[in-house]
Amino acid sequence: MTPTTITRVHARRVWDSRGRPTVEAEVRLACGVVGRGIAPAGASRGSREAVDLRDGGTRHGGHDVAQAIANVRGPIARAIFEMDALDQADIDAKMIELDGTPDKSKLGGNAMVAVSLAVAQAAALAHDMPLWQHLAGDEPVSLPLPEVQIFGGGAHAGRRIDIQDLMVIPVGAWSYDDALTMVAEIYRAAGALMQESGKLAGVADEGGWWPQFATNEEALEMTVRAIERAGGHPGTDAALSLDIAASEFGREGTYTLALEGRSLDRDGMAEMLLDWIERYPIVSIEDPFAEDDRDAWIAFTRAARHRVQVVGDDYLTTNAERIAEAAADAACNAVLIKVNQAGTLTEAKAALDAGKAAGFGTIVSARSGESEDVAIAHLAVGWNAGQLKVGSFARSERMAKWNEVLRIEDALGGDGRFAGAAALPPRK
Ligand code: 2PG
Ligand code: MG
Repeated sequence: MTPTTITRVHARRVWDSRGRPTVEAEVRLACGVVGRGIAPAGASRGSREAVDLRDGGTRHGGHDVAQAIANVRGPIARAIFEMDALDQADIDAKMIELDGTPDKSKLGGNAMVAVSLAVAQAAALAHDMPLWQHLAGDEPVSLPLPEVQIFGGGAHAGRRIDIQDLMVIPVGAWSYDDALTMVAEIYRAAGALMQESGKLAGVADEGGWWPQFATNEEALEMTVRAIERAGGHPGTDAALSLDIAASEFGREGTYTLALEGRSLDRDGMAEMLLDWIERYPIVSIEDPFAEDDRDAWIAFTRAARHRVQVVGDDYLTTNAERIAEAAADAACNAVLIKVNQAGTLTEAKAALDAGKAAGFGTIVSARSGESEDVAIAHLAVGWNAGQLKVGSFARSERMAKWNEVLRIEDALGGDGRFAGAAALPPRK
């Protein structure tokens, strides 16, 4: 036995930011430290994500996680007992083998990701290191360019508008701290504008203002006005970023904009987005088409990559193989990295590496259902991802992550390189 030998694996039910049950895992090592990880949960999900195992039935709307917790306490605990927490890849491989399914439906991606995160945290604690440093080893790190939601939409706002995230990227910021300062002003300005126009109606799932709009485009206009009201130049200080989450309203090449009562085919959808890129200072578009609409992705990226970052989320589901395929197709030029889409830290890192190898922009991302777990802040820094997406600038499950990066920036002092706008993929 060494100080980093796993001596106990435990799990309990805790509650996420939507008030739903989720899995918290704890991993104890021989030296006495305890690492902890909490599984997040998405609302708009790609069909190829690791399965979020829920009990079904009527308890907590079918969302309870008793089975996933039993899987951690039983088979997973037995399998990784007395393994070395420094062997993250072996531990993750062990869980994958034990699960034996392509989609992690037997043990549950939520059970596995909680354990995988807890193992990493325990290993970092054993070395008295912050997680980012443990993950980085000797590799360079950077403070991420934040992508911050101003208005929520889609599945995060009762489908009040069709598109899901109206975000800003502070492209003119010179440090991470400066980036958040700009965003704070813009978020507040957006709230003031909503109030003045009689449209203030609280916030959506990730803390963005509730999208009380007559059209999708109105949300873009309002975001531009918020940047101006905050004293910034749209496009120079802060630019727009959209997550269309088009799998939510696109079926077999038809995109139904419920708010506007109209349907678009692939070409119509591309035309609308290209027109927005023309008229608004947009630098990033995520999931512009449904996950099964490959040809539309390829055509759109060919037309738009000179202007914007095209991000695959539901399209790529943090999967290294799918990222390599998309790179070969030139179907996008950036990838969202969500650890629970993959199910283990090792697979998520492989996906990030595949993205980097392809020259893609890489964005570590939270889910719409989050918790006080701040591990992703450390992933973004320690994996040198370049960009971080956490939702909006309100609600503590979001602010905890933004604030954690401030602590890391402070600890790094002059050694902390801010990724800044250079983290966006080259527009070529
Ligand atoms: C997304 C995320 C975060 P969800 O689509 O990028 O905004 O949402 O966690 O619901 O998939
Ligand atoms: Mg998305």
